[in-house]
Amino acid sequence: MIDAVPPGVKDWAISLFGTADKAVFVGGMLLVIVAVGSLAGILEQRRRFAGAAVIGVFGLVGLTAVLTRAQMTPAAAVVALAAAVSGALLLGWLIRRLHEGLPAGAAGTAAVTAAGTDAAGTAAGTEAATAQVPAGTERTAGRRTFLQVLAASAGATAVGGVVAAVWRGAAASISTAREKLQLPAAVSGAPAIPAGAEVGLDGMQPLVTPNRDFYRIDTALIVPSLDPESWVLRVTGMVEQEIELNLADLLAKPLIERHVTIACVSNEVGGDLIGNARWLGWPVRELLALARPQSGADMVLSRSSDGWTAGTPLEVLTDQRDALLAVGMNGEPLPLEHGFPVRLIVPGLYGYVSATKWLTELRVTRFADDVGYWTPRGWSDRGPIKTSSRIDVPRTGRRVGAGTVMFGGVAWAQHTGIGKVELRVNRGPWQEARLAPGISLDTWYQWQLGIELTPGQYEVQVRATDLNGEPQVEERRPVTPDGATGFHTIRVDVNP
Ligand SMILES: Nc1nc2c(c(=O)[nH]1)N[C@H]1C(S)=C(S)[C@@H](COP(=O)(O)O)O[C@H]1N2
Ligand SMILES: [Mo]
Repeated sequence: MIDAVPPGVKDWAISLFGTADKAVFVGGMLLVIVAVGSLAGILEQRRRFAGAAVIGVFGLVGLTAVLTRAQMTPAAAVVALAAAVSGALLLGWLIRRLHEGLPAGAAGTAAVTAAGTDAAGTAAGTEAATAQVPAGTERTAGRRTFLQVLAASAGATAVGGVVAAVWRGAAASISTAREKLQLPAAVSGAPAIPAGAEVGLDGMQPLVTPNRDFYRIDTALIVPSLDPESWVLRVTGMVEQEIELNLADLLAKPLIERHVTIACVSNEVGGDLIGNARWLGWPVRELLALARPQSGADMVLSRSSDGWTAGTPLEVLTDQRDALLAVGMNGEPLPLEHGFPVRLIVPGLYGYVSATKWLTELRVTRFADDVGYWTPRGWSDRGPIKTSSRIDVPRTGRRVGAGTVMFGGVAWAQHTGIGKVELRVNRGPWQEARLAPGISLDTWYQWQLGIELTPGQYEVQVRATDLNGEPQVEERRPVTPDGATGFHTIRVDVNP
């Protein structure tokens, strides 16, 4: 569904549900299944095989979805087929039991004639007609069988689900493998966080985002579970030397650790799809240097185990910035939902063109020949992060006391750095905030400013300027195709 719907529908869903989009999607799936099941039941009651046909078609849709997945295994196709066949058989059988319970004539002509077309149905019809048991008792008995079998099959399904979950157990064992994984120390540790980098105003977010609070964006309904023992990264395409690297090889390389703030292109002005972590990894440029890209190549298409791809300019992965094959996040192996065992982290680019999680392949290619996942879905093929800023304190609409009101927030221009941050009240003159030192040019910066405010209602805006003197763009533009622009604007009510 996610792959097939027009981009507008998906964007609308994300803007409506935010990061709850997956839960809403799964809930919607359950509703559709219940609706299709009910429809199949009603149709099968009216006409034999009509409901079974609905289940069959639904099964084919499922089979098609399974067959188009990147990580298709024959077992997955068997599951879809088996579900459709057993569903159709069970439905037919159940509805016949229901009809069996009804005295001839009461089940409706259509049902009886339909039921009469096969041996079991004929037998059932004859039985019902000849037994001449009082109608009420027959009906109750038929219903009882129907309900018992229904309950039994629901129970069997639940038990089957639990057994399958335990059997799959892959995710659980991968968590164990992750916990056991010992990350080596970095040969070049992350630069120390400068004193005063964390402003510490009440209500501000921590300068380094804890893993559990880190935003998560991806197209994976089920978090891919990759076994670190068998994981390999392939470097392919326009290279002199194709390379295969396993995790032990990667962990034996001289790893470095850096703070990098990553952001999602779907982050609205003032939004929270941005986070800052300390990543441990091996510079991608070192790996690409071993593979030796051919002339003419200008893009690296990185692929995850589930087939998702990102197209990153080759130049960005080979220049001196710390683009990493990351294995660690804030001192731990990558959490499963953040790409275990290995992901890409590229300072300065939105995640959709750079931050591939569950990484399995780097294909050196050309923008003219290949596209990343989101590009044909309405997003730009290039995605440098736009300079932006956010007011976190006070929250918009918050009532505060008159006097000096403390404002605080963050600003970012990854890989360029922030030069200054300014606030303005009711579109008045810009006032420069106190900019805290950044950890590096690749991270966000915190800032704060006290402003004297008398009782009343105010509009407050923030604007960041990067270290090249480029101010952030004032014009309000949506997140498509390459990131939102505009000033974060809040309303503050100052009490008398
Ligand atoms: N495999 C895979 N990697 C992916 C994505 C995805 O859908 N699949 N989404 C990307 C996007 S759009 C973003 S913003 C970042 C988010 O990384 P996070 O979930 O660790 O914050 O991951 C990127 N990597
Ligand atoms: Mo994103």
